[in-house]
Amino acid sequence: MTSDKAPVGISNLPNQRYKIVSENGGVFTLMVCGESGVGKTTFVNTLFQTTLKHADSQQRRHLGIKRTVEIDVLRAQLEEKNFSLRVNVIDTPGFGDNVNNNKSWQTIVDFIDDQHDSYMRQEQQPYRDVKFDLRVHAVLYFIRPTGHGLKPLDIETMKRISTRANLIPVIAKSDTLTQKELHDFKIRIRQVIEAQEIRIFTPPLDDSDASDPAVKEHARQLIEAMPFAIIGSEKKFDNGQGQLVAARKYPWGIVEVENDAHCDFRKLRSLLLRTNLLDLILSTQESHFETYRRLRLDGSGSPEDPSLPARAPARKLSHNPRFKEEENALKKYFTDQVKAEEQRFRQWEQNIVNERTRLNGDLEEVQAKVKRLEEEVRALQARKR
Ligand SMILES: Nc1nc2c(ncn2[C@@H]2O[C@H](COP(=O)(O)OP(=O)(O)OP(=O)(O)O)[C@@H](O)[C@H]2O)c(=O)[nH]1
Ligand SMILES: [Mg+2]
Repeated sequence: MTSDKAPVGISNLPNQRYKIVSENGGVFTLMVCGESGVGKTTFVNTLFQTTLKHADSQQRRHLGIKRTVEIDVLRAQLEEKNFSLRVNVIDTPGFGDNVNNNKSWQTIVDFIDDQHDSYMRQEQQPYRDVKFDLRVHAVLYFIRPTGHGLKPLDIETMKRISTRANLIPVIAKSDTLTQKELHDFKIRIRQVIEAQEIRIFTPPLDDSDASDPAVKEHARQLIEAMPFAIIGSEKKFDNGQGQLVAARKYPWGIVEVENDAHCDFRKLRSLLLRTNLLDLILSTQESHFETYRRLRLDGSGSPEDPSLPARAPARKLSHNPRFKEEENALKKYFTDQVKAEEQRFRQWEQNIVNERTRLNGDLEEVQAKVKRLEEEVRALQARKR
């Protein structure tokens, strides 16, 4: 289904999906996270270089490699035929070199929660005009290619992410492992994920769409390949057939990014931007956002429980009629506050004007006095002569 030469192919989404994605404004937000130096930023640049051929990328990303030191939001426009998708990429600084690592997931988890929170608040406004939506639709969790297994930090972080967003674990820098090592590593990771009951995103197999055997087969292949082994590279090399391809170069040859025999990059790209784009967007709204909203309204979020958003609810509002009265009261309170604030501002403005007038008056007085003194001096000097 995904031929090498074809464009990424979001315009090939079945019609209905295309329509829904468009109506939703066609925004997709992807987050990358994991230990420092595992290749997150490189991967983002690789993904964009291969998908944004026809589009004007607004990426303000340098091409040299640098350590990411703060959460970075990259925006780009993905365009194909008559399909257009706005992509936000949340690049996060890697963790792993802090002395105290046990809360290194906090920034990531806070970011995800904050976006849900911001969306919820905007929805609650009288006109429900949502202007700013950075809810994360998919989180790529980069696993260091140790060949051993998952670290406690990986497990802790993935658990927390998985209750808030669609988690997709990936094996970073898979070119550093042999086929056999990679195979065993994948099995081990899958076992840990299962044993720890970490809920990762998997393409649905029983979708209405999956009545198409080809779609079903593709989904099956994607699931089988998880966690995806990926390679990132911002450099291109000759693949021996006169084509320049994104790859990593070794003395014995090159490892190609977009070669299914070398890694799962294309499978992951397909899942993210093509076959499961809509699943990711819809499940974020229907499952993760709704869970967040429910927990906030219950006020049951607790920092102790990793499965719950950390912050207590600021106010209880919903479209539930039970809260209607409270909502109206709050709206009135809010309006009154704004009015009072406006009044206060006017008063303050008036005070400033008064003060300026007073100072101007003072200034004139002082200037007059200076003039008088100058005249006196002149008169005295004249007398002296
Ligand atoms: N072998 C190999 N090296 C890679 C791969 N991807 C990135 N690298 C190299 O790994 C180094 C770190 O890459 P970055 O993309 O900056 O890593 P990062 O995860 O963004 O790092 P922080 O921003 O510090 O968290 C660079 O020297 C990359 O060239 C890969 O797939 N394979
Ligand atoms: Mg980085």
